[in-house]
Formats: sequence, structure tokens, C-alpha cells
Amino acid sequence: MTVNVLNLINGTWCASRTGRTLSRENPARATEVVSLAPISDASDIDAAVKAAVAAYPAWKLVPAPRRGLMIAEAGRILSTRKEEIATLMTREMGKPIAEARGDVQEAIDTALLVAAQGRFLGGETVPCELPNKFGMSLRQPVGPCGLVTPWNFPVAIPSWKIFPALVCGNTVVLKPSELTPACAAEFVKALVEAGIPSGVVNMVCGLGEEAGAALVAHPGIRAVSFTGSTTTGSLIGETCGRLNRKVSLEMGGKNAQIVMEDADLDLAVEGALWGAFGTTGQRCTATSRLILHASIHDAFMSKFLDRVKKLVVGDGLDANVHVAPLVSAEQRDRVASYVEIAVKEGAKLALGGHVLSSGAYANGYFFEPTVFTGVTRTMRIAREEVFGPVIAAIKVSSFDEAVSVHNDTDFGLSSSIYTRDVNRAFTAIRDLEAGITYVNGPTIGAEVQLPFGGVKGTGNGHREAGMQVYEFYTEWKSVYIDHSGRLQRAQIDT
Ligand code: UN1
Repeated sequence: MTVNVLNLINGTWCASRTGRTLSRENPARATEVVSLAPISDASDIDAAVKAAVAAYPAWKLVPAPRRGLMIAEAGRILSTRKEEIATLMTREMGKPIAEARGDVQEAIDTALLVAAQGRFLGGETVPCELPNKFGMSLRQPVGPCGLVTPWNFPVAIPSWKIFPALVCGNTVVLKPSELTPACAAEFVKALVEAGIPSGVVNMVCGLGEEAGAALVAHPGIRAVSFTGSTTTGSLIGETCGRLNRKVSLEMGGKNAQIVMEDADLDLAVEGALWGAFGTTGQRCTATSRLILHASIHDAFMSKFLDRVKKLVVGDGLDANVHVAPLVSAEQRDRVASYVEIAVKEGAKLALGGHVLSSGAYANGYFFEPTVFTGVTRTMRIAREEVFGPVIAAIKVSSFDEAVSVHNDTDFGLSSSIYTRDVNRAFTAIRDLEAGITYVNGPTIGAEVQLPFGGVKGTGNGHREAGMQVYEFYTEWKSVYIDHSGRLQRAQIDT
């Protein structure tokens, strides 16, 4: 069954003014069209931003606890439709059904957390230096926000942005990935049904270079939040820099799992399997480097390769499948080209490395789970984000070398160390350059109540989730109330 996706502008579901549509195929069976969505242009974006601008004055006056109640209701609606949306997600972007359920669950968790903040969007009160004077700070909304989201977490990532934006009193225009418009529409429908007024949430489908670029640069937009590739993020950052526009960028990763000589090897193998091949490696938190202490390198690798060989590759709707297809033919070819590069640079292909295209794989974008050993820190396979089921193992001979290899990357999202030595664990927490560090757990699977984001080339210093996300979706106002009845001069009258 093909889903016909429409744009949502000012409370009305409508086609693009261009009349153009894009069809999205099931990555496990490319002959099946999952969704048809508008390819919108700058005029559609303009209409949506105007709706968001018009709806803003009334929405920001709705008491935050009431905005929170609507978000809680959206979370409830999502939980009643979890299975239906998860199935659509697996069909539209491929991830295994259990992971698709997890994606929807992450949005439900976010709704619960954010809804409560409607009653707790606090500021501070501080003593003033002058008598009979009161000082406080308040959070205020930023204004209409432009949100550009990726296909790999097609419900969870929009929820990280839209729920906090709304609870703070902002209105939004969402431009979801052209690969997952139907998932985005399901999420937005839950908001509409929860009673969010017309114009407060708008969605415009289309391509990044057309609809996305128009949204980011539109004069009505006050803040832009983007999750996706480093190339696109940097362009968005440049545009917003020129326009003095608030911008939150969440981009690539080259996350590593360190395994020290004292680690529980079976546990570390489990972690690496999940971290590297969960979501077919298409998470920005995916484990794409393994940093192994020389004394356990061979023992680890032999256990690891045994387990990788047993991974079942197939259609994510089959509950027995561990590794689903890549999202698109383009992504599959990109992964294949990285395998070639790694081989040319002298990495040893220990397992996998090929496109799967025969039998049950004939119509899908499947790729073998792939393991490289003998990788050095200068190879491109150790430095560039692949976003696929490929892991590169680097051998080190000490903890200090492990940390140094770990940090020798332009990125800094997630990191992991397997060790039973508490001193090393705490030193790693301090010294690994990353926004997230796991001890004895894989690099993927962040929970929504802690800040999410990275250092160095991964982002531009903002965080999503947790309590930190409100720094992005609000502006601070400082307020001074002088109840002395006379002019008092700060810094002068003592
Ligand atoms: C992403 O890949 O962009 O921590 C997000 C995780 C998930 C979110 C990943 N909760 O792996």
C-alpha cells in the first residue's frame, strides 16, 4: 500500500504548488513504492513560514503547562499507534522492526519528559546589589523555528526538536528527509490530533537543496535546528552565520569502542556487534572504530568474527533479522566505495565487504556486515564517517595510546570503553573527547533525559534532549524591579 503524503500548511494538508512528487521505495524490496510525497519549492516554504509567523503571537501566550498537556496527548497517541508507525518505518527506511519500535518509543519518552517541563520552564532569582531591588531571569520563546531532520531516526529526531520547541512557545516548520516523508507525516498527525492549533506545526516535504535551503534562509525564521551530514550542516551554519540566526547543528561521528586487556571480552563483543551493526551502522552514534589492546586483539577478533558471521541480513519486517538493508542505492554504493578505499590503503578485509544482490536480496540495498583489521589511524576508513555496516579495528599497546587514537578524529559524538579497572574508566571519562562516553556499554542507545550532542566537528556546541535543549529553544530575559521609589545607579551608588 502506498501512502500519499501531503504538506501541512496552516492546518491544511495540501499538495506542493509545484505539483511534483517523489516516490519512495522500500529499501528491502525496491519494487514496492511505500510513499509518494510532494517535492516542494521556496513558495511552499514561504507559505508554511508565513503560517508559523502568524500563529506565533497566540501560541506563545498559551500557558506552558497547557502546551505541555498537548504534548503529553501527542505522546499518548503515538503509543497507541506504535506498532503501525513502526511497521511503516521499517518499510520506508529499512531498520529492523524492533528498532523501529524503539524509534517511536524514543519519541514517546521525549513527549513525557518535555510535557512535564511545561510546568517547570524556570529561570532564576538573584539578590541585587542595590536595596529594594529585585532581579530575575525568565525564559522566552525564540520565534518560528526551521527544523531539518534526517531519515535514520524519522520519528525520534523530529520529536527531539518539535516537542521542546513547542513547549517553549515557538512555532515550527519541519522539512523532513525526502527518504522518510510518511513517517514524518505520522508524527505530525499525532500533534494535530492532540490539539496543537493550526499554523503552530507545519510540514513541508522536499529536497534539501530546494525546500531545506529556502527554509533555512527564510526571513521569518528565527532559529534553525539540523541533524544530518557534515557537508549540509556546514552550509546551513554558513547561511545562519551570515543571517545572525540561532542554529543548532548535529552532524557526523566516527565513534570508537575501546577494549582494554582487562575487559569482559564476551560483553565487549556483544557491545561491538550492537554498536556497529544496529540500524545497519546508520546512526550518528554507530561504532565505526574498534580500538583493541594488543594482548586481547586476537581473542576478541576471533569471538567477534564468529558472531558477525551469524548475523542474519534481510528485510527488517522479519523479526529474526539483525541487519536490514541500507536506506538507498546511493548509500549502499557509498559503503562499497569505502570498502574499496580501505583495501587500497592496506587495511585487511577480515569479513564481508560485498553488496548482497542475489536471491532474496535481489531487489534491495543489502550489504554484508564488514570488518577490517590492521587499520591505522591515518587511513580514511579510520577517519571518515561511512554510515554503514562497516567496522575498522585498530590495535594499540597501552591505555594512553587507546585514548590518543580515539581522539585522533575530527568528530566527537559518542565513545565507549570496556574495562574493569575503575581508575581507567574515570580517566577515560575525563580524557575521551566526545559528548557521550559509555563504560562497559556500546556507543549507541542514548536516553532522552541526558543531553545529546558532540564536540569538535560533530556539532556547533548545542545539545538536544535533557534539560540542555531548552537553551536552544528559549532566549533569556533578565528583569530588574526597583521598588525603592527612587533612582538607584548600579555600580555607582554603594
Ligand atoms: C542518531 O543516530 O542521529 O543514541 C541518533 C542513539 C539513539 C539516537 C541516535 N538514541 O543511538
